[in-house]
Amino acid sequence: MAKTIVGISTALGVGAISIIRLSGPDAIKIVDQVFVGNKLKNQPTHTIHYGFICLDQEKIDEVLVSIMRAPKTYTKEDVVEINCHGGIATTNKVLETLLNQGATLAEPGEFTKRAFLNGRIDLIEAEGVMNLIRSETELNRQVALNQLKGSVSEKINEIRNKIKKIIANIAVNIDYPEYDDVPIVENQKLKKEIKQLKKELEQVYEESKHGKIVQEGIETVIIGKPNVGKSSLLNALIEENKAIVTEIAGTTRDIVEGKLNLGGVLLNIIDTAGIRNTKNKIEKIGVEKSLSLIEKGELILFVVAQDQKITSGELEILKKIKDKNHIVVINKKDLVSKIEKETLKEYNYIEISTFDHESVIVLKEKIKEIFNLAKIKQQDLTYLTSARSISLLKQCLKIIKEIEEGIQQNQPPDVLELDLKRLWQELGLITGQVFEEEIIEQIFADFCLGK
Ligand SMILES: Nc1nc2c(ncn2[C@@H]2O[C@H](COP(=O)(O)OP(=O)(O)OP(=O)(O)O)[C@@H](O)[C@H]2O)c(=O)[nH]1
Ligand SMILES: [Mg+2]
Repeated sequence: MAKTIVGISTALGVGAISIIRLSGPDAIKIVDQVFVGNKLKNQPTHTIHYGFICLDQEKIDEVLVSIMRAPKTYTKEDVVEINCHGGIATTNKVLETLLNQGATLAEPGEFTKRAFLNGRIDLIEAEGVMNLIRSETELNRQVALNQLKGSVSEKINEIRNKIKKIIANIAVNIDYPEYDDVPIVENQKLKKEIKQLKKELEQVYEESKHGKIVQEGIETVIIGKPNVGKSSLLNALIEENKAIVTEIAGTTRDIVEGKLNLGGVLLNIIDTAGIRNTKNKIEKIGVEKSLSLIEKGELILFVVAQDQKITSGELEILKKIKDKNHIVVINKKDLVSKIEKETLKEYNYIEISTFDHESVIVLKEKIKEIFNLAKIKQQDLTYLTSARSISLLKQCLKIIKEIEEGIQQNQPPDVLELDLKRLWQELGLITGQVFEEEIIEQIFADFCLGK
Protein backbone atom coordinates (compact mmCIF):
# COMPACT_ATOMS: atom_id res chain seq x y z
CA MET A 1 0.00 0.00 0.00
CA ALA A 2 1.21 3.50 -0.83
CA LYS A 3 2.65 5.55 2.00
CA THR A 4 0.99 8.78 3.04
CA ILE A 5 3.27 11.64 2.11
CA VAL A 6 3.45 15.17 3.45
CA GLY A 7 5.12 18.29 2.09
CA ILE A 8 5.08 22.06 2.36
CA SER A 9 3.49 23.30 -0.86
CA THR A 10 4.12 27.02 -0.47
CA ALA A 11 7.50 28.73 -0.64
CA LEU A 12 9.21 28.60 2.75
CA GLY A 13 9.66 32.11 4.06
CA VAL A 14 7.72 34.89 5.71
CA GLY A 15 4.18 34.94 4.31
CA ALA A 16 0.61 35.16 5.56
CA ILE A 17 -0.27 31.51 4.94
CA SER A 18 1.56 28.25 4.37
CA ILE A 19 -0.06 25.19 2.86
CA ILE A 20 0.96 21.76 4.03
CA ARG A 21 -0.34 18.95 1.88
CA LEU A 22 -0.79 15.26 2.59
CA SER A 23 -1.65 12.53 0.11
CA GLY A 24 -2.25 8.84 0.64
CA PRO A 25 -4.58 6.36 2.33
CA ASP A 26 -3.99 7.67 5.87
CA ALA A 27 -4.04 11.39 5.08
CA ILE A 28 -7.34 12.05 6.87
CA LYS A 29 -6.56 9.73 9.78
CA ILE A 30 -3.17 11.33 10.43
CA VAL A 31 -4.56 14.86 10.52
CA ASP A 32 -7.49 13.72 12.70
CA GLN A 33 -4.97 12.62 15.34
CA VAL A 34 -3.75 16.20 15.83
CA PHE A 35 -6.73 18.30 14.72
CA VAL A 36 -9.07 19.83 17.28
CA GLY A 37 -12.29 20.68 15.47
CA ASN A 38 -14.73 18.55 13.47
CA LYS A 39 -13.91 14.85 13.30
CA LEU A 40 -12.57 14.87 9.72
CA LYS A 41 -13.25 11.18 9.20
CA ASN A 42 -16.99 11.89 9.33
CA GLN A 43 -16.97 14.90 7.02
CA PRO A 44 -18.01 14.87 3.38
CA THR A 45 -15.37 15.20 0.69
CA HIS A 46 -14.23 18.60 -0.60
CA THR A 47 -15.08 20.50 2.59
CA ILE A 48 -13.08 22.95 4.71
CA HIS A 49 -12.88 22.89 8.52
CA TYR A 50 -11.71 25.41 11.07
CA GLY A 51 -9.74 24.29 14.12
CA PHE A 52 -6.36 23.89 15.77
CA ILE A 53 -3.42 21.62 15.25
CA CYS A 54 -2.57 20.43 18.75
CA LEU A 55 -0.07 18.05 20.22
CA ASP A 56 -0.64 16.75 23.77
CA GLN A 57 -3.09 19.59 24.35
CA GLU A 58 -0.54 22.17 23.34
CA LYS A 59 -1.90 24.40 20.53
CA ILE A 60 0.54 24.58 17.65
CA ASP A 61 -1.46 26.69 15.22
CA GLU A 62 -4.91 27.90 14.25
CA VAL A 63 -5.70 26.38 10.85
CA LEU A 64 -8.17 25.68 8.06
CA VAL A 65 -8.16 22.09 6.85
CA SER A 66 -9.49 21.00 3.43
CA ILE A 67 -10.29 17.35 2.93
CA MET A 68 -10.58 15.80 -0.52
CA ARG A 69 -11.26 12.11 -0.84
CA ALA A 70 -10.04 9.95 -3.72
CA PRO A 71 -10.41 9.82 -6.64
CA LYS A 72 -11.28 13.42 -7.54
CA THR A 73 -8.06 14.92 -6.21
CA TYR A 74 -4.68 16.06 -7.54
CA THR A 75 -3.10 12.66 -6.92
CA LYS A 76 -6.27 10.52 -7.19
CA GLU A 77 -5.58 9.60 -3.54
CA ASP A 78 -7.07 11.07 -0.35
CA VAL A 79 -5.62 14.56 -0.02
CA VAL A 80 -5.66 16.91 2.97
CA GLU A 81 -4.42 20.49 2.82
CA ILE A 82 -3.72 22.45 5.96
CA ASN A 83 -3.65 26.22 5.70
CA CYS A 84 -1.57 27.29 8.65
CA HIS A 85 0.04 30.62 9.47
CA GLY A 86 3.05 31.39 7.33
CA GLY A 87 6.58 31.75 8.53
CA ILE A 88 9.28 29.19 8.99
CA ALA A 89 8.79 28.21 12.64
CA THR A 90 5.05 27.53 12.53
CA THR A 91 5.14 25.74 9.18
CA ASN A 92 8.01 23.52 10.25
CA LYS A 93 6.37 22.72 13.57
CA VAL A 94 3.10 21.63 11.90
CA LEU A 95 5.09 19.56 9.41
CA GLU A 96 7.12 17.95 12.18
CA THR A 97 3.92 17.08 14.07
CA LEU A 98 2.48 15.32 11.01
CA LEU A 99 5.73 13.42 10.43
CA ASN A 100 5.57 12.23 14.04
CA GLN A 101 2.04 10.95 13.40
CA GLY A 102 3.28 8.60 10.69
CA ALA A 103 3.39 10.65 7.48
CA THR A 104 6.47 10.35 5.27
CA LEU A 105 8.24 13.44 3.93
CA ALA A 106 7.43 13.84 0.22
CA GLU A 107 10.25 13.93 -2.29
CA PRO A 108 10.38 16.78 -4.80
CA GLY A 109 7.58 16.30 -7.33
CA GLU A 110 6.15 13.28 -5.53
CA PHE A 111 2.55 14.55 -5.53
CA THR A 112 2.69 15.10 -9.30
CA LYS A 113 4.47 11.78 -9.78
CA ARG A 114 1.58 10.07 -7.99
CA ALA A 115 -0.88 11.94 -10.24
CA PHE A 116 1.03 10.48 -13.20
CA LEU A 117 1.40 6.95 -11.85
CA ASN A 118 -2.27 6.91 -10.88
CA GLY A 119 -3.18 7.88 -14.45
CA ARG A 120 -4.63 11.32 -13.84
CA ILE A 121 -2.11 13.16 -16.01
CA ASP A 122 0.47 12.11 -18.57
CA LEU A 123 4.13 13.13 -18.73
CA ILE A 124 3.62 16.17 -20.93
CA GLU A 125 0.95 17.43 -18.56
CA ALA A 126 3.28 16.81 -15.61
CA GLU A 127 6.02 18.78 -17.34
CA GLY A 128 3.40 21.48 -17.96
CA VAL A 129 2.82 21.70 -14.20
CA MET A 130 6.50 22.28 -13.61
CA ASN A 131 6.78 24.78 -16.46
CA LEU A 132 3.77 26.69 -15.19
CA ILE A 133 5.34 27.06 -11.76
CA ARG A 134 8.55 28.30 -13.34
CA SER A 135 6.96 30.64 -15.93
CA GLU A 136 8.50 34.06 -16.00
CA THR A 137 6.74 35.57 -19.01
CA GLU A 138 3.15 35.60 -20.25
CA LEU A 139 4.14 33.42 -23.20
CA ASN A 140 5.79 30.88 -20.85
CA ARG A 141 2.56 30.74 -18.93
CA GLN A 142 0.39 30.16 -22.00
CA VAL A 143 2.57 27.37 -23.37
CA ALA A 144 2.77 25.66 -19.98
CA LEU A 145 -0.98 25.89 -19.52
CA ASN A 146 -1.57 24.27 -22.90
CA GLN A 147 0.69 21.42 -21.86
CA LEU A 148 -1.10 21.09 -18.56
CA LYS A 149 -4.54 21.17 -20.18
CA GLY A 150 -3.51 18.28 -22.39
CA SER A 151 -3.62 20.07 -25.78
CA VAL A 152 -0.10 18.91 -26.58
CA SER A 153 -0.83 15.36 -25.44
CA GLU A 154 -3.93 15.33 -27.63
CA LYS A 155 -1.85 16.12 -30.68
CA ILE A 156 0.61 13.32 -29.95
CA ASN A 157 -2.17 10.86 -29.16
CA GLU A 158 -3.90 11.72 -32.42
CA ILE A 159 -0.75 10.82 -34.35
CA ARG A 160 -0.36 7.64 -32.29
CA ASN A 161 -3.91 6.59 -33.11
CA LYS A 162 -3.29 7.07 -36.80
CA ILE A 163 -0.23 4.83 -36.55
CA LYS A 164 -2.29 2.23 -34.74
CA LYS A 165 -4.82 2.21 -37.59
CA ILE A 166 -2.11 1.75 -40.20
CA ILE A 167 -0.63 -1.10 -38.16
CA ALA A 168 -4.06 -2.73 -37.98
CA ASN A 169 -4.46 -2.46 -41.77
CA ILE A 170 -1.07 -4.00 -42.39
CA ALA A 171 -1.88 -6.78 -39.92
CA VAL A 172 -4.99 -7.59 -41.95
CA ASN A 173 -2.87 -7.77 -45.10
CA ILE A 174 -0.51 -10.18 -43.41
CA ASP A 175 -3.29 -12.35 -42.01
CA TYR A 176 -5.25 -12.74 -45.24
CA PRO A 177 -3.38 -14.72 -47.84
CA GLU A 178 -5.22 -13.14 -50.81
CA TYR A 179 -3.29 -9.98 -49.97
CA ASP A 180 0.00 -11.80 -49.75
CA ASP A 181 1.72 -9.79 -52.43
CA VAL A 182 0.59 -6.33 -51.45
CA PRO A 183 -1.19 -4.78 -54.41
CA ILE A 184 0.27 -1.55 -55.78
CA VAL A 185 -2.84 0.40 -54.76
CA GLU A 186 -2.38 -0.64 -51.17
CA ASN A 187 1.23 0.38 -51.25
CA GLN A 188 0.33 3.76 -52.74
CA LYS A 189 -2.22 4.32 -50.01
CA LEU A 190 0.32 3.41 -47.36
CA LYS A 191 2.85 5.74 -48.93
CA LYS A 192 0.37 8.59 -48.73
CA GLU A 193 -0.53 7.86 -45.14
CA ILE A 194 3.11 7.71 -44.07
CA LYS A 195 3.86 10.93 -45.92
CA GLN A 196 1.04 12.64 -44.07
CA LEU A 197 2.26 11.28 -40.72
CA LYS A 198 5.75 12.49 -41.44
CA LYS A 199 4.42 15.94 -42.22
CA GLU A 200 2.54 16.08 -38.95
CA LEU A 201 5.55 14.90 -36.95
CA GLU A 202 7.78 17.43 -38.69
CA GLN A 203 5.31 20.16 -37.83
CA VAL A 204 5.28 19.22 -34.14
CA TYR A 205 9.08 19.14 -34.23
CA GLU A 206 9.39 22.56 -35.87
CA GLU A 207 6.92 24.10 -33.46
CA SER A 208 8.64 22.49 -30.53
CA LYS A 209 11.87 24.21 -31.40
CA HIS A 210 9.94 27.41 -30.75
CA GLY A 211 8.63 25.86 -27.57
CA LYS A 212 12.14 25.39 -26.27
CA ILE A 213 12.91 29.05 -26.96
CA VAL A 214 9.73 30.14 -25.18
CA GLN A 215 10.46 27.98 -22.17
CA GLU A 216 14.17 28.32 -21.80
CA GLY A 217 14.89 31.66 -23.44
CA ILE A 218 17.80 32.44 -25.76
CA GLU A 219 21.38 32.37 -24.50
CA THR A 220 22.76 35.57 -25.97
CA VAL A 221 26.44 36.40 -25.82
CA ILE A 222 27.93 39.83 -26.48
CA ILE A 223 31.52 39.58 -27.65
CA GLY A 224 34.09 41.80 -29.26
CA LYS A 225 37.37 43.66 -28.74
CA PRO A 226 37.84 45.81 -25.65
CA ASN A 227 36.24 49.25 -25.65
CA VAL A 228 33.89 48.73 -28.61
CA GLY A 229 30.83 49.22 -26.35
CA LYS A 230 29.77 45.70 -25.31
CA SER A 231 28.84 46.67 -21.78
CA SER A 232 27.13 49.81 -23.07
CA LEU A 233 25.11 47.54 -25.37
CA LEU A 234 24.06 45.24 -22.52
CA ASN A 235 22.93 48.27 -20.51
CA ALA A 236 21.08 49.76 -23.49
CA LEU A 237 19.30 46.47 -24.22
CA ILE A 238 18.10 45.85 -20.69
CA GLU A 239 17.68 49.58 -19.97
CA GLU A 240 19.60 49.36 -16.74
CA ASN A 241 23.12 50.32 -15.70
CA LYS A 242 24.16 46.79 -14.88
CA ALA A 243 27.68 46.61 -16.33
CA ILE A 244 30.44 49.14 -15.65
CA VAL A 245 31.25 51.30 -18.65
CA THR A 246 34.44 53.33 -18.96
CA GLU A 247 36.68 54.56 -21.74
CA ILE A 248 39.43 52.25 -20.43
CA ALA A 249 39.96 49.15 -22.56
CA GLY A 250 39.68 46.04 -20.40
CA THR A 251 36.98 47.37 -18.07
CA THR A 252 34.93 44.15 -18.02
CA ARG A 253 37.00 41.31 -16.59
CA ASP A 254 34.33 38.74 -15.82
CA ILE A 255 30.95 38.07 -17.33
CA VAL A 256 27.96 40.26 -16.47
CA GLU A 257 24.45 38.92 -17.06
CA GLY A 258 21.13 40.58 -17.75
CA LYS A 259 17.67 39.51 -18.85
CA LEU A 260 15.54 41.02 -21.58
CA ASN A 261 11.92 40.11 -22.27
CA LEU A 262 11.56 40.29 -26.03
CA GLY A 263 7.96 39.71 -27.03
CA GLY A 264 7.51 37.17 -24.25
CA VAL A 265 10.77 35.36 -24.92
CA LEU A 266 13.56 35.84 -22.40
CA LEU A 267 17.01 36.68 -23.66
CA ASN A 268 19.68 35.72 -21.14
CA ILE A 269 22.32 38.22 -22.18
CA ILE A 270 25.93 37.77 -21.21
CA ASP A 271 28.40 40.64 -21.52
CA THR A 272 31.96 39.39 -21.71
CA ALA A 273 35.52 40.62 -21.31
CA GLY A 274 36.90 42.25 -24.45
CA ILE A 275 38.93 39.78 -26.50
CA ARG A 276 42.59 40.72 -26.91
CA ASN A 277 46.03 39.35 -26.27
CA THR A 278 46.86 40.28 -22.72
CA LYS A 279 49.46 39.45 -20.11
CA ASN A 280 47.18 40.36 -17.22
CA LYS A 281 46.32 37.08 -15.50
CA ILE A 282 42.75 38.03 -14.52
CA GLU A 283 41.92 39.56 -17.88
CA LYS A 284 43.38 36.53 -19.67
CA ILE A 285 40.99 34.19 -17.86
CA GLY A 286 38.13 36.52 -18.82
CA VAL A 287 39.18 36.44 -22.49
CA GLU A 288 39.29 32.63 -22.47
CA LYS A 289 35.83 32.60 -20.95
CA SER A 290 34.56 34.93 -23.69
CA LEU A 291 35.92 32.66 -26.42
CA SER A 292 34.36 29.56 -24.89
CA LEU A 293 31.01 31.34 -24.64
CA ILE A 294 30.89 31.76 -28.42
CA GLU A 295 30.40 27.98 -28.61
CA LYS A 296 27.62 27.92 -26.05
CA GLY A 297 25.63 30.97 -27.14
CA GLU A 298 22.49 30.56 -29.23
CA LEU A 299 22.76 34.15 -30.42
CA ILE A 300 26.05 35.99 -30.77
CA LEU A 301 26.09 39.76 -30.80
CA PHE A 302 29.53 40.56 -32.14
CA VAL A 303 30.28 44.21 -31.46
CA VAL A 304 32.76 46.16 -33.55
CA ALA A 305 33.39 49.89 -33.46
CA GLN A 306 32.64 51.93 -36.58
CA ASP A 307 35.61 54.24 -36.06
CA GLN A 308 38.12 51.38 -36.30
CA LYS A 309 39.23 49.04 -39.05
CA ILE A 310 38.45 45.37 -38.64
CA THR A 311 41.48 43.61 -37.19
CA SER A 312 42.82 40.13 -37.94
CA GLY A 313 41.62 39.05 -34.50
CA GLU A 314 38.12 40.18 -35.39
CA LEU A 315 38.29 38.29 -38.67
CA GLU A 316 39.02 35.13 -36.66
CA ILE A 317 35.91 35.71 -34.55
CA LEU A 318 33.84 36.37 -37.67
CA LYS A 319 34.80 32.92 -38.92
CA LYS A 320 33.70 31.36 -35.65
CA ILE A 321 30.24 32.92 -35.70
CA LYS A 322 29.43 32.48 -39.37
CA ASP A 323 27.30 29.36 -38.96
CA LYS A 324 25.61 30.50 -35.77
CA ASN A 325 22.70 32.85 -35.18
CA HIS A 326 24.58 36.11 -35.12
CA ILE A 327 24.41 39.85 -35.58
CA VAL A 328 27.50 41.94 -36.16
CA VAL A 329 26.71 45.11 -34.24
CA ILE A 330 28.62 48.03 -35.72
CA ASN A 331 28.57 50.38 -32.76
CA LYS A 332 29.45 54.06 -32.44
CA LYS A 333 27.73 55.01 -35.68
CA ASP A 334 27.97 58.62 -34.49
CA LEU A 335 31.73 58.55 -35.18
CA VAL A 336 33.54 58.79 -38.51
CA SER A 337 33.46 55.45 -40.29
CA LYS A 338 36.64 53.51 -40.91
CA ILE A 339 35.05 50.11 -41.21
CA GLU A 340 35.05 48.22 -44.52
CA LYS A 341 31.52 46.88 -44.83
CA GLU A 342 32.62 44.74 -47.76
CA THR A 343 34.21 42.37 -45.21
CA LEU A 344 30.80 41.88 -43.60
CA LYS A 345 28.74 41.26 -46.70
CA GLU A 346 28.08 37.61 -45.83
CA TYR A 347 27.00 38.46 -42.30
CA ASN A 348 23.93 39.86 -40.61
CA TYR A 349 24.98 43.31 -39.55
CA ILE A 350 23.43 46.46 -38.20
CA GLU A 351 24.75 49.92 -37.41
CA ILE A 352 23.83 51.37 -34.06
CA SER A 353 24.92 53.70 -31.32
CA THR A 354 24.28 52.62 -27.77
CA PHE A 355 23.54 56.32 -27.12
CA ASP A 356 20.72 56.24 -29.66
CA HIS A 357 17.64 54.49 -28.28
CA GLU A 358 15.95 54.18 -31.69
CA SER A 359 18.85 52.22 -33.15
CA VAL A 360 18.78 49.80 -30.20
CA ILE A 361 15.08 49.19 -30.89
CA VAL A 362 15.95 48.33 -34.50
CA LEU A 363 18.48 45.81 -33.17
CA LYS A 364 15.78 44.24 -30.98
CA GLU A 365 13.53 43.91 -34.03
CA LYS A 366 16.33 42.22 -35.92
CA ILE A 367 16.71 39.65 -33.12
CA LYS A 368 12.97 38.98 -33.25
CA GLU A 369 13.27 38.39 -37.00
CA ILE A 370 16.13 35.91 -36.64
CA PHE A 371 14.16 33.74 -34.24
CA ASN A 372 10.83 34.31 -35.91
CA LEU A 373 9.45 35.56 -32.61
CA ALA A 374 6.52 37.37 -34.21
CA LYS A 375 5.26 34.03 -35.53
CA ILE A 376 5.40 32.39 -32.10
CA LYS A 377 2.59 34.58 -30.84
CA GLN A 378 0.26 33.81 -33.72
CA GLN A 379 0.53 30.08 -33.39
CA ASP A 380 -1.60 28.05 -31.09
CA LEU A 381 1.20 27.49 -28.58
CA THR A 382 0.82 23.75 -28.29
CA TYR A 383 4.46 22.92 -28.02
CA LEU A 384 6.59 20.26 -26.52
CA THR A 385 9.31 22.06 -24.64
CA SER A 386 11.47 19.62 -22.75
CA ALA A 387 14.77 18.52 -24.23
CA ARG A 388 13.60 14.97 -23.45
CA SER A 389 10.49 15.23 -25.64
CA ILE A 390 12.32 16.99 -28.43
CA SER A 391 15.05 14.36 -28.64
CA LEU A 392 12.39 11.61 -28.68
CA LEU A 393 10.60 13.45 -31.45
CA LYS A 394 13.84 13.59 -33.42
CA GLN A 395 14.12 9.83 -33.02
CA CYS A 396 10.55 9.44 -34.32
CA LEU A 397 11.40 11.47 -37.41
CA LYS A 398 14.34 9.17 -38.05
CA ILE A 399 12.13 6.09 -37.79
CA ILE A 400 9.47 7.47 -40.11
CA LYS A 401 12.13 8.28 -42.70
CA GLU A 402 13.27 4.66 -42.52
CA ILE A 403 9.67 3.54 -42.98
CA GLU A 404 9.33 5.74 -46.04
CA GLU A 405 12.48 4.24 -47.53
CA GLY A 406 11.22 0.77 -46.67
CA ILE A 407 8.05 1.33 -48.65
CA GLN A 408 10.09 2.69 -51.52
CA GLN A 409 12.08 -0.52 -51.58
CA ASN A 410 8.92 -2.66 -51.36
CA GLN A 411 9.86 -4.05 -47.99
CA PRO A 412 7.60 -6.89 -46.80
CA PRO A 413 4.64 -5.69 -44.72
CA ASP A 414 5.75 -7.48 -41.55
CA VAL A 415 8.99 -5.46 -41.47
CA LEU A 416 7.03 -2.25 -41.94
CA GLU A 417 4.70 -3.32 -39.18
CA LEU A 418 7.64 -3.73 -36.80
CA ASP A 419 8.99 -0.28 -37.66
CA LEU A 420 5.59 1.30 -37.19
CA LYS A 421 5.26 -0.36 -33.81
CA ARG A 422 8.66 1.07 -32.88
CA LEU A 423 7.43 4.53 -33.88
CA TRP A 424 4.26 4.06 -31.85
CA GLN A 425 6.32 3.03 -28.79
CA GLU A 426 8.68 5.96 -29.13
CA LEU A 427 5.82 8.48 -29.29
CA GLY A 428 4.37 6.79 -26.23
CA LEU A 429 7.56 7.62 -24.35
CA ILE A 430 6.87 11.32 -24.92
CA THR A 431 3.47 11.20 -23.24
CA GLY A 432 4.57 8.55 -20.74
CA GLN A 433 2.09 5.95 -21.96
CA VAL A 434 5.18 3.84 -22.30
CA PHE A 435 7.72 4.55 -19.57
CA GLU A 436 10.87 3.46 -17.86
CA GLU A 437 11.03 3.72 -14.07
CA GLU A 438 14.48 5.33 -14.06
CA ILE A 439 13.52 8.11 -16.44
CA ILE A 440 10.39 8.86 -14.45
CA GLU A 441 12.50 9.16 -11.28
CA GLN A 442 14.76 11.63 -13.05
CA ILE A 443 11.97 13.80 -14.43
CA PHE A 444 10.17 14.22 -11.14
CA ALA A 445 13.34 14.75 -9.13
CA ASP A 446 13.58 18.10 -10.94
CA PHE A 447 10.27 19.29 -9.49
CA CYS A 448 9.73 21.62 -6.57
CA LEU A 449 9.19 20.27 -3.11
CA GLY A 450 5.53 19.96 -2.19
CA LYS A 451 4.30 19.73 -5.79
N1 LIG B 1 30.91 57.57 -29.47
C1 LIG B 1 30.37 56.53 -28.92
N2 LIG B 1 30.92 55.99 -27.82
C2 LIG B 1 30.33 54.90 -27.28
C3 LIG B 1 29.17 54.32 -27.83
N3 LIG B 1 28.85 53.25 -27.08
C4 LIG B 1 29.77 53.17 -26.08
N4 LIG B 1 30.67 54.15 -26.20
C5 LIG B 1 31.80 54.44 -25.32
O1 LIG B 1 32.84 53.48 -25.53
C6 LIG B 1 33.59 53.29 -24.32
C7 LIG B 1 33.69 51.81 -23.99
O2 LIG B 1 32.41 51.30 -23.66
P1 LIG B 1 32.21 49.94 -22.90
O3 LIG B 1 30.75 49.63 -22.99
O4 LIG B 1 32.82 49.96 -21.56
O5 LIG B 1 33.02 48.97 -23.85
P2 LIG B 1 33.32 47.40 -23.68
O6 LIG B 1 33.30 46.84 -25.03
O7 LIG B 1 32.42 46.83 -22.68
O8 LIG B 1 34.82 47.42 -23.16
P3 LIG B 1 35.58 46.30 -22.27
O9 LIG B 1 34.75 45.97 -21.10
O10 LIG B 1 36.83 47.01 -21.90
O11 LIG B 1 35.84 45.15 -23.14
C8 LIG B 1 32.87 54.10 -23.26
O12 LIG B 1 33.54 55.30 -23.07
C9 LIG B 1 31.49 54.35 -23.85
O13 LIG B 1 30.87 55.50 -23.36
C10 LIG B 1 28.60 54.93 -29.00
O14 LIG B 1 27.58 54.50 -29.56
N5 LIG B 1 29.24 56.01 -29.50
MG1 LIG C 1 32.78 45.95 -20.90
